[in-house]
Amino acid sequence: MTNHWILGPGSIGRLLAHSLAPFSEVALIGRRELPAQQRLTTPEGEARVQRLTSLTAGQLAVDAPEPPAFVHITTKAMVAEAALKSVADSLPPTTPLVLWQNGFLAQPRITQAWPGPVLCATTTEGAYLTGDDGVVHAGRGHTFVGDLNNRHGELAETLSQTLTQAGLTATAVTDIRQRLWQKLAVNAAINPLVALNGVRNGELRGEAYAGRVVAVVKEVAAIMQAEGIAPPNNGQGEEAWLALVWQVVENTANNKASMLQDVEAKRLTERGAILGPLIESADRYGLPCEVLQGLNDKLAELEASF
Ligand code: KPL
Repeated sequence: MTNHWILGPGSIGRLLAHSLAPFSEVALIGRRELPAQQRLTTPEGEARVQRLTSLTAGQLAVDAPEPPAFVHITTKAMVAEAALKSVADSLPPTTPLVLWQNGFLAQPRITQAWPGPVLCATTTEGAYLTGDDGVVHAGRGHTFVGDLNNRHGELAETLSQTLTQAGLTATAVTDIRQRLWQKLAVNAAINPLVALNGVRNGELRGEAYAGRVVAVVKEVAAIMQAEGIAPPNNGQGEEAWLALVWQVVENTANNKASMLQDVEAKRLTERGAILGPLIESADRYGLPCEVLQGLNDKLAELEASF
């Protein structure tokens, strides 16, 4: 049986664990142990209870299970490297990693530093936690898997088949870098504005915010062009990016974006992984980014008050 370790038992981590457990050995690794009985509520509203192995990194160091075929890192972007470090001594350095983070911060750094294969996954599966023993699979989505240097196509294919068999439809791709930046572009246009203003995604369509969305997208579109990221849906420049952003706003109108949830819970946000690479890229190419920098500064100020 293939053995998967999942570092970071948040919503995607637990969804992954529930989905893989009937076919593979799974260990959920976090800062604290979770109850062994875990409940998954399917998108159809069916409840399924399963026993899932949950371990801390400390327990793993003392009593490591079989070396895993894959280590999935499902933490927030800014703690992905620390999470990997906490288990690295218990792992053969050739172990394949799968990075599930938003943004484009952890992926290039870990790809460069880890000796073994590093796959990146980007998913539209929707899930949220309902306490220490429950996760709701709110909506089915699609997962794309690939590696930044296109050296591990076969491994990406194997993992995609495993995920698909487990009920999380996945496709191996050769353009994961493009896809990660595309998602980052959409997140940059939505997340900081809703988080700073305490509104649901759909409210961005209103007069109070729409102009600010356009201003963010203007900067983002120029950065994407400099980075060689093609506009979405075979469209042209800023207009194509804006159309995608409005489409996501429409589709997620009732959502509280992840960054808003972080701010409400007084947790650090993923601004460093979403706005950080954009601002860094703008600086590198000499492009304007006052709007993005302003959002980043306001979020930093807010985080400092937590
Ligand atoms: O991915 C999202 C998030 O919440 O992080 C968006 C697209 C903004 C939907 O809420």
